[in-house]
Amino acid sequence: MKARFQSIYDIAALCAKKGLTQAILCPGSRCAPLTLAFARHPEITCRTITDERSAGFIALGIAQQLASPTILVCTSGTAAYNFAPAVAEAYFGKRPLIIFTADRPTEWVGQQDGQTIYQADLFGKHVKASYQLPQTYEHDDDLWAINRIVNEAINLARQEPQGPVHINVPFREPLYPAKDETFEYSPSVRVMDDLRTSFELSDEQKAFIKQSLPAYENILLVAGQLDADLKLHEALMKLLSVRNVPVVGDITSNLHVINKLVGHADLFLGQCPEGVLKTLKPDLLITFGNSTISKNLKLFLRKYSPVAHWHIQPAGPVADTFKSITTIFQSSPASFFEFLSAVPPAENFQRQKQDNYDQLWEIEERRVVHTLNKYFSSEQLSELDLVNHLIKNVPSDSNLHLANSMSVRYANFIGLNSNHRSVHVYSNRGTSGIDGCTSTCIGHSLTNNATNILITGDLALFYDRNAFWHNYPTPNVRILLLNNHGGLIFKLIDGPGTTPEADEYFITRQQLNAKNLCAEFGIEYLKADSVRKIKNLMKDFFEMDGKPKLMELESDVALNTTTFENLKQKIRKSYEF
Ligand SMILES: Cc1ncc(C[n+]2csc(CCOP(=O)(O)OP(=O)(O)O)c2C)c(N)n1
Repeated sequence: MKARFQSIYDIAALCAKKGLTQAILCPGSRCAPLTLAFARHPEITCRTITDERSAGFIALGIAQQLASPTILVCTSGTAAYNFAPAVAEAYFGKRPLIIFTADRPTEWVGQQDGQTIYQADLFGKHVKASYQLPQTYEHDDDLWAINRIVNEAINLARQEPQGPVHINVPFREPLYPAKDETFEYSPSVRVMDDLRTSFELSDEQKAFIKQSLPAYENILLVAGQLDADLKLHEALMKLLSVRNVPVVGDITSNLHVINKLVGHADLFLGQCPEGVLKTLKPDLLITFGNSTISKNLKLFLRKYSPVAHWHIQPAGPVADTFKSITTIFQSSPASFFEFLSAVPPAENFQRQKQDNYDQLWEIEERRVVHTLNKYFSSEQLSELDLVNHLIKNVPSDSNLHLANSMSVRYANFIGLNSNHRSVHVYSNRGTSGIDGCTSTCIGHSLTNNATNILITGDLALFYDRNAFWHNYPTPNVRILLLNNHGGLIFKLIDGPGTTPEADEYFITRQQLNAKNLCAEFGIEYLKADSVRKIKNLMKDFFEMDGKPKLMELESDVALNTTTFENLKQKIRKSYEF
């Protein structure tokens, strides 16, 4: 007998034909036809995760790692809602997810039939599109619609800017195949290919650059969050070999292969005198990538607005973070900089001015690096000290995952350099949540052989502890837990730290340490408690012996606050001589 859900089973065949290889299936019954479709397909690797919030972030990590859409499946009801944090992160972080939520037939919504909520358009504006599949398969048009919608959804998720798409799938019982039903995939599932553009600069854009560029003396490049991109790195290095242009980037920009990267702008822009800031003002600001971490950079660029601001982005709505965009280049950054490096620089006074401007940024960068190098000679083990030790010991071919919020900032203060060229940095900066940082790292670890190092605070770690609640080994995971028993960030940022409510309502003190969590989930537990032991600890920590490991530093808020304040003070002092 022909399968009742043939068109649903063929969704898996279509996904495989379109090159999708990874699915996360969350348990439930309403989704049974989808679960069977994916679980039985030989070309799709399926994993099951019970907590849909974790599942969503694990899928996100897989999508990031493989640069390909991940399939997510869940049952009806609140299960679907629990995907929401990961969906929002994927939307703003521009990562492709194909989300299938099983549903009751529409006439049963609101009829107390259990596990039923309003699922159509559940994720609102946080998906690129939301589709509803037909709930009957009698007419040929139903089958055509199912195939067309899934084709369209996958194409859309992959188009720039990439992002999540939602397909709600109502199912009428019986949900499981009858004994005499055949289960096979149709051999001729239709694929609608989507041949993509390469986002090369057009002739018109090139003409604009050639004509406009000579008008500017102080040109500044600012990179937001980016994936490591060899073509972009080559284009930028070529540009820097013919023009002296400062390139400012965060650790999440993955531009550490570039020797003269200005990676510590967050530290010096917040501490240097106003007079120095004035000299750093750009005439032409060129930005690319997603969000920047540095608040000080945002404040600086909003105050010292450039004359012109060119933003390079292949497609999609553009965020005017610095309130100064004048021209948008729909192009890949690599193509833009490749062309820019071929535009001959002026050979005169103007060139001299650009060289001087470049040097000003270089001096500030060197000043901070010099201060930092001297700063870490002490005996204490604050969170910043430990992050410094860890980064100095990061093995090659690692993924460095940075949780929100102080973890990503600490790592950004320290930075990576060209010795870390094979280290890739990831962070959930689309929405900067603390709810899925660990799960996202786990998603990566399931699909790579690299060492996956997560630096995280205690609230972020305990919030997302279900990241470990599954049956898949993760021997390549290393977690550095900075446990200050609360949210230190609220002590360090201006505002909450000085209110009488700080401890209870902002820092939110909590007593847990990670020992029990490690015992529960089979993670080797290491304790960082003295500077003298650090060398051996790091060796043990990074040794690959078949187990995930977690190294915990328990430290108090006061020590970390003082360390941070001292560093800022040292940087301020460096301007006095
Ligand atoms: C889901 C979510 N809830 C709340 C916040 C607000 N928030 C930002 S940082 C932070 C505290 C994080 O504490 P912890 O993980 O211990 O890191 P630390 O600040 O100590 O570095 C909170 C609650 C958030 N970003 N995401």
